[in-house]
Amino acid sequence: MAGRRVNVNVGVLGHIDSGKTALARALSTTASTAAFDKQPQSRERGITLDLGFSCFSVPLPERLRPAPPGTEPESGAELQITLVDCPGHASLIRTIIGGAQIIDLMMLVIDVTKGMQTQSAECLVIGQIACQKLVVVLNKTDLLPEGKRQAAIEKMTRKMQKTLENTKFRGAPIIPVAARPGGPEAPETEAPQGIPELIELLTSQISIPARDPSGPFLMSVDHCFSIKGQGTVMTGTVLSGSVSLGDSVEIPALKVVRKVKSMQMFHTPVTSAVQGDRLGICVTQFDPKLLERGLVCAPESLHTVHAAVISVEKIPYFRGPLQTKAKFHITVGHETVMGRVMFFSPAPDSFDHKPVLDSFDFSQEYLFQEQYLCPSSAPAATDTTDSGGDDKKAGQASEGHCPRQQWALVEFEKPVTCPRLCLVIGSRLDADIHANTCRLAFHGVLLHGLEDKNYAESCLPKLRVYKLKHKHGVVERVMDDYSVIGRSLFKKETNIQLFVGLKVHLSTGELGVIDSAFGQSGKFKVHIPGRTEDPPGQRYTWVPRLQHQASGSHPGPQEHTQASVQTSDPGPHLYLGGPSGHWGGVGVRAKLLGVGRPPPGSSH
Ligand SMILES: Nc1nc2c(ncn2[C@@H]2O[C@H](COP(=O)(O)OP(=O)(O)OP(=O)(O)O)[C@@H](O)[C@H]2O)c(=O)[nH]1
Ligand SMILES: [Mg+2]
Repeated sequence: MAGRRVNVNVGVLGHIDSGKTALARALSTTASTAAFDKQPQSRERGITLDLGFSCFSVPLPERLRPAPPGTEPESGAELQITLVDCPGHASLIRTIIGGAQIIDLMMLVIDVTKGMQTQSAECLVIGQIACQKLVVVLNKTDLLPEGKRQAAIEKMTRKMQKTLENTKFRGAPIIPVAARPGGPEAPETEAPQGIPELIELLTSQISIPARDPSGPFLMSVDHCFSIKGQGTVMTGTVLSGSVSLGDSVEIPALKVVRKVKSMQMFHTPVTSAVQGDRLGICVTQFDPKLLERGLVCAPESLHTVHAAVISVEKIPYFRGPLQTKAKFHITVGHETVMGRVMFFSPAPDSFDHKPVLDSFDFSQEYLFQEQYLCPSSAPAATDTTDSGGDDKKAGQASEGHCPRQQWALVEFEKPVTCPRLCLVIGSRLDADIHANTCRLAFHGVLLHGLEDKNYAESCLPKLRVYKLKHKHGVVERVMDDYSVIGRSLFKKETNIQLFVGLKVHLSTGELGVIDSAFGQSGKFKVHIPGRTEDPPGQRYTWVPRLQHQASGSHPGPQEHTQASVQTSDPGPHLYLGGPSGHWGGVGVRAKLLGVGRPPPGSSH
């Protein structure tokens, strides 16, 4: 195994001008074609415009060598650290998200004289979603006055520690450097400071994620160019599976399949590559102008989707609610398109169910939500934005109780090609980039892609999202020990037969079942089976005097109805719904929401 080379990908992220490219340059010994802002446009504007790749190697640390008992220590093995230098400019956040998804560790570069800036914060958010490990690099320490340098570094270190406190990177190492002391005008001879220490730190922090050669080959391509007499080279990072010389690969965006003619890793020819490798693939008869970046995969291994069911988690730094029907920039894997969302949650009795992040259960029923539920939006059970009387938009979290998992149906403005279970990030990239706010709104996993263009007809009926409507009625009189007559829940013309069998909740705490229509005026009979267990004396305390009138309209065609009947002292009412307050019940299963389409009566 002598000479084995293990590759890890380390991202260099941070606010514009914090010195990411300077740091990548100071660390690297080998550069790929587009590293260090080599492109003319990048030079002209003085900023990084695209991902830059470069690398350096260190001896593979002992702790990363597999050492089964009795084996010889591995000699000559190398740890190759590929640096993914990301842009910092706010407008290039899509590129940054793409970069963050191919790395194993993130270096967050902070200008020590400025501290956390807007895009440092966004990078930290992205890192929390896409990366497992973080190292904070305080750059430009040469700009600190010499006498106060150490104190200033310590102060900034403490500040950063505090910033990290509330993130998953709590306690991550923080290290000072000067990647390019003296700045752009300084002579090339001016040596960077703190680089050996940083290399040592990175080496100690890196762990090699399990690389899995099985599964379909997928590579994220960041550059594509032609080499005269050879063919077209696509460079990128292998995201999954493996590839060998002679394999057929597909460029799914163009539906083109080509054979791999040759491959290189940082100028070294190779015959195969696996997940995590940085790779150049050469194919023939392919115009490089057709693909700037994108995906290359095993033929037919990706799917192109028009809509998707995703799991959703709000990014806490995003200000404002996540509204159903709102449009977001949706990054799906490595593509960003506009998409419209509809949020939904489990039924209330399933709020505490463990999140499932690798599949979506179409056999369950879900609850439509006007907006993503978070503790601050939770008391929406009292929301009365719905039209008419006592009907309420129900189904939201009550008393700040939020479900452990929420979902969204996302409808894309144009189809996206992506792997299964890929990362999804929703953002508001149209927000003012100078506004100093987090543009990243939510993230999640694509659980189910809808590939059929006519998914609204062919797939959505399978998605059982209900909208709850809350109805109040009144108990008019008691028939006998086990039944009452209610009214003001339905209109005269309502077919009460549809509601027979539905549970109703009395505000006394009792449960009843709608038994039948009573007369012709929309009244109904409720059977209350548990009444014999009432303590004596309480039996008739709920005998009704009318309290208030409800608008007893027929449930909308796509609404799940919950109703209550108001009676007198002590203010009891009946809820129409499933047993014990859960809606997975009997009788009127309100009809399916027109998912993906404005639900009836919803305001936006
Ligand atoms: N004094 C000083 N200047 C530095 C240092 N590192 C970088 N610079 C200067 O800071 C400016 C920005 O450096 P870059 O490396 O291009 O910054 P960047 O973070 O890659 O910028 P973007 O990729 O455009 O976001 C350049 O003028 C560098 O010469 C440093 O350690 N000390
Ligand atoms: Mg740069």
